Amino acid sequence: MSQSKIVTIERHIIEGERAHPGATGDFSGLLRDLTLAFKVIWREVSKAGLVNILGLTGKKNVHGEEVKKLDEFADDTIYRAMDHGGHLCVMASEENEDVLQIPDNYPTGKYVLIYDPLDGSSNIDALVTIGTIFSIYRRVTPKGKGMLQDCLQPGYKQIAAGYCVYGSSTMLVYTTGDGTHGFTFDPSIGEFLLSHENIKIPRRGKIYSVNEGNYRWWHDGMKKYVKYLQEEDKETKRPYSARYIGSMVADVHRTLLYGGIFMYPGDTKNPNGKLRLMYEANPMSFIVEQAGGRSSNGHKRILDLQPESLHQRTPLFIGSEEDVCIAEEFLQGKRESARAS
Ligand code: P6P
Repeated sequence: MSQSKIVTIERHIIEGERAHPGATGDFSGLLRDLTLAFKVIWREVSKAGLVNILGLTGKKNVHGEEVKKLDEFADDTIYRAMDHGGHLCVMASEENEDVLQIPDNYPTGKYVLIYDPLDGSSNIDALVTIGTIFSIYRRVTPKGKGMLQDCLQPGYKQIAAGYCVYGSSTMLVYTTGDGTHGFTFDPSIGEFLLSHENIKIPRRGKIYSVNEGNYRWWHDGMKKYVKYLQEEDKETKRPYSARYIGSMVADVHRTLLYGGIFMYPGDTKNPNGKLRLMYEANPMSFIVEQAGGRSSNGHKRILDLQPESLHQRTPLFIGSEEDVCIAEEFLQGKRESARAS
């Protein structure tokens, strides 16, 4: 009996490159270096409980949030895995206020890496699923060291995006604009193996995901939308189930595979919500759109937003096409209550 094809992420990247004449192989080298960083982070995350790496560093990141040791380790691991390959002209990390330059003794390249080294890290001590999120852009400055303007590009300019989710098993999900694909990590051989080729999110789901603890600050449209989801209607599989892990990578991964909607709305307390455009919303939106889903700030497509600053936040409604469209109708005041659909 012939063995089923074993497709590592390296093979998938190379075969993808062959499909794009003129591809230089530079890109596959970049993704290979990034995959190594995920394996190193996986090793620490999977034994964090055993090694004295849990707990706080006593430092705070640019958002005034306590930085946990694993956060710092992941941030440093990615930077050091990516600083010498000659693929990048500049990097930006959610944990660092300014852009991160390539060291003088290393060559610069034509790509830009923007990453959240360990999203959901406030859950680390509770062993809740966490993840690394990344975006890759082409530089816009001509040569040499990259600059802030190389990073402040709208999401539709991404040439790749992905996340590595460290959960009951570890999976790398990424897109280069040719569909969204998942690779499950096999620790026995140290490889990410293709397990979910060309993921397609259901057109409509029956799960909604939001922190309802913020209900009192929600705008009316948001309150009406969630009330709509909680009403009974067999045809539209309502009431939906509520699932909220509090770790975006885990909540979005579930939404990608099962369908439904993940939301972090703006409200009267935080008009732009909590999630960052460059580090969380843009990469996840590229991934979900490539799987046939939709992502907006409630009024505008996330990938069309022109960033003004590196750490700006955005409201986020992401998931199944039909679910996000219905949410937008409520948020834009075009819908007051349940209708047939
Ligand atoms: P809240 C984790 O800290 C994070 O940035 C995302 O991963 C997650 O979706 C969100 O914050 C959770 O925020 O306010 O619901 O605890």
